[in-house]
Amino acid sequence: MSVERTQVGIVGAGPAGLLLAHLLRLSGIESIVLENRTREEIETTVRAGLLEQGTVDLLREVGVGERLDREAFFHGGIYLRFLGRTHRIDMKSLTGRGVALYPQQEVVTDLVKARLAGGGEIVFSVSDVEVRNQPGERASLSFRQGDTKRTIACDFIAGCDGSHGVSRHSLPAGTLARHDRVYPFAWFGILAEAAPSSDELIYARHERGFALVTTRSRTLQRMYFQCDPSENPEAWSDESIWAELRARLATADGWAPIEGRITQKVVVPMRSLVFEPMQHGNLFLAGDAAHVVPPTGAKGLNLAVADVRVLARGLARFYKSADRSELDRYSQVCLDRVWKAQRFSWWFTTLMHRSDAETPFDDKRQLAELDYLVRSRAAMTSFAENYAGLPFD
Ligand code: FAS
Ligand code: PHB
Repeated sequence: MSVERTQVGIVGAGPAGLLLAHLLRLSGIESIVLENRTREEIETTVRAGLLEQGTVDLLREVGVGERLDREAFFHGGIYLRFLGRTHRIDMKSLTGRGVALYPQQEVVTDLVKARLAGGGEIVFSVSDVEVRNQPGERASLSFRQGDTKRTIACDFIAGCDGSHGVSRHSLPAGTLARHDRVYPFAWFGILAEAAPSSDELIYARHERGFALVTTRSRTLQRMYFQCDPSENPEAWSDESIWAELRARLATADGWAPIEGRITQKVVVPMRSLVFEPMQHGNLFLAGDAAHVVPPTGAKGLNLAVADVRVLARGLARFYKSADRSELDRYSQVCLDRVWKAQRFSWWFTTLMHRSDAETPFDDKRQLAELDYLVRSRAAMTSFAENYAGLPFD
């Protein structure tokens, strides 16, 4: 069996893997991307929808922002709703930065198109991916493509295969420290065929639990409400879902969501998870392969982008001047940002959700913190800085 060769082997064609391959190509670095699902599957998987300012700027900078600029919603603020009243946090005036609502699967679709248009290889529907990364040996990836077994020798391997991928599991036990927090609640997410209910996102804290109004397009809306992790989405009728959302989003002046046919119901688990370090020999973990955040702060996709930006820079310096110094600092640089995003996501999650473990004291404390947040310019600025995304280093 012949061994093929490339500079960087990338496992996973999610936002992390595809953006890394694109950034490497711009630096003239060869790579191959292995994906165990089909092109159609990765281009239609509904996940994140919110892009930080830095993510938007980077996608534009590297030439994959054209459709985003045409189709995304650009928001300069968000609404916080509690005790039946709505308060706007004007991120743009507080920090000069905003966010964009552009579905993750469209980011993936744009990156796949750019990759294939540039003659780059993505091997879809692979199986039995094996990562070999022994000290002192050349790293390699082997996998099955149909009936053919292929092996690719690589200088470096990027594990961008998400929280259930093989890359992290290829590391010897005890190599990584694991930090995690599981939340006693989940998100019930829907897609509904309707017009947008709001010009910006609404985060509601209600005694019945959290609710979020977000969007995907002018005709498809995304909404979430807090539920039990064991909830069965199929047990809910459309009317019972709308009734729950109406109750949690209600205001003194009679606000109600624009309803429509619900086309998707999903329960998304909530956890905070970090594996350290994010590199081991010539294997570098990026995105959900190294860390998972609860979706409240919308940091998952954006952290994946931030990781590969650092990795691509380190690899470019290595191939340009055989200088590994930036690569050797990869984990430290990424974890600095990861832990700030973990802190913000944990804080925003615990501020906006109800849990049975809470006491009336916690209730009052949550409401006092929300009241302080919407009245203090300092608190709103800190919120806006973290929500719109801390500047890249
Ligand atoms: P991804 O998981 O996106 O990509 C990994 C890729 O690797 C996948 O295409 C997978 O098929 C492939 N792969 C896995 N194992 C492989 C193997 N053995 N061989 C080859 N390929 C392999 N974030 C938000 O901000 N808002 C949300 O609403 C939101 N909703 C989410 C809902 C769900 C169900 C999930 C799981 C995540 C959600 N997230 C959300 C977080 C999400 O956006 C992630 O942070 C983001 O997808 C991370 O991107 P990647 O690290 O590229 O991993
Ligand atoms: C989403 O659009 O899916 C989304 C937006 C903001 C969040 C979480 C999810 O905080």
